[in-house]
Parts: sequence; structure tokens; C-alpha cells
Amino acid sequence: MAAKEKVKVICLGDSAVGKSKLVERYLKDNYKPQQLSTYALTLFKHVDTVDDRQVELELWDTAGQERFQSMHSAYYHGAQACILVFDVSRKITYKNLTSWYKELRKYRPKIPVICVANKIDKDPDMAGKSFKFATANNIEMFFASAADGSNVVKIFREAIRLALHYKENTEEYEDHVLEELRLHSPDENDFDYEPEAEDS
Ligand SMILES: Nc1nc2c(ncn2[C@@H]2O[C@H](COP(=O)(O)OP(=O)(O)O)[C@@H](O)[C@H]2O)c(=O)[nH]1
Ligand SMILES: [Mg+2]
Repeated sequence: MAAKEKVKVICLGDSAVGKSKLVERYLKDNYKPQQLSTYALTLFKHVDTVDDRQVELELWDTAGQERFQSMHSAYYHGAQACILVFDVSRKITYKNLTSWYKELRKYRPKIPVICVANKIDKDPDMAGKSFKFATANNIEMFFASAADGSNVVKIFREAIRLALHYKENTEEYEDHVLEELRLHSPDENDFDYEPEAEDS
């Protein structure tokens, strides 16, 4: 049998929009988080079948750091797709998509993004509405409910599909160069874990 393809997909969005619930819904019985406390993230490995191909998914979920409106660069490193979530019942989480998207693009300029309007069970009238953020950035948009499971599996499979597509159509050296450029351009907004570096 051919070796399994591997993809890394990351979840982004404000605190309490339902990222972890969506992941949990998707993984169901396989929900075994590996907490990496250093980076404030949770990592899941899961094998899924998409278009008759077995894919080893590495799914990254935040574990609190998103409260600071920014993630460590390691979170973005090597990601091939991003699921960007907001809560339809809290407008601010929609507004903040812009800053999440900006940070994502700083590290991963070209990876595919899926925008998820979650908690649609709370406000079914929102379903079908078009959201400027998604149309303006030409991002695929899904309405979901982690509570009742609507669209959840579909979203993750679509993310895997897009990640595979990205992997197959982006030369590895190009990806590498983009990341190197990023790593070597200092940015004052970079999060630094060294407490010594804080005051100057
Ligand atoms: N009604 C409803 N509540 C949800 C949904 N998804 C998540 N929640 C609730 O929202 C809260 C935050 O969810 P969580 O997954 O921890 O959000 P995270 O911080 O983005 O990971 C929890 O109380 C969830 O039960 C949903 O689709 N519908
Ligand atoms: Mg969470």
C-alpha cells in the first residue's frame, strides 16, 4: 500500500467560539488530546479517508493562547490549511477574524483557509447569509454547529482536501523559502518566550 499522505491543519479564532468542540465532534471516539503545554496548544493525530485516499491528519488546536489574540510562530509552522472559526452569536469574534487572518498570512502567505460560522444552532437565521470577510478574501465559508454536529465532518474533510491540494501544488522549496524569509525578518510583534528579552 502507498505511504499515507500527511497534512497539518490548524484551527484559529477567538476564545470560546467552539474550536475545541468542533475538533471533538469530528474526532469523536478518537479524541485523545496530546497537550503540549510549552506552546499552549493541543495536537491530534487522526487518519481519515478523503477521495479514496488515506490521509494522516495532524490537527492543531489552541489551548488558551488565543486569548492573547496571537499564536506562537511554531503553531503556524508547516501548516497546509487553516480552519478559521467565529461564533455567529458574538459579533466581536467575527470582527477579530481580520486580525487572525492577518497573523496567519504573515506566517503562511498562501495556504488555503476555510471560514466557519459556528453555533448556528443558536441563531438559525444567520445560515445562508453572506459574510464580507469571506467574500472579500475569497475564502470558502461554512455554517456549522458543534452542538448538533451540522457540517462538522464535511468541514474537516474539506480542509484535508485543500491541504493535500496545497501540498501537491506548492513546490517544497518555495514553501521552505517563504518560511525562511519569515523566520529571518525580525518583527516587533513577535511573541518572545524569553522573559529576559522583555525589558530593555
Ligand atoms: N450552542 C452551541 N454552543 C457551542 C457550540 N460550539 C461550542 N459551544 C460552546 O461554546 C463554549 C466554548 O467552546 P470551546 O470549544 O471550548 O471553544 P474554543 O475556546 O474556541 O475552543 C462551550 O461552552 C461550548 O459548549 C455550538 O455549535 N453551539
Ligand atoms: Mg479550545
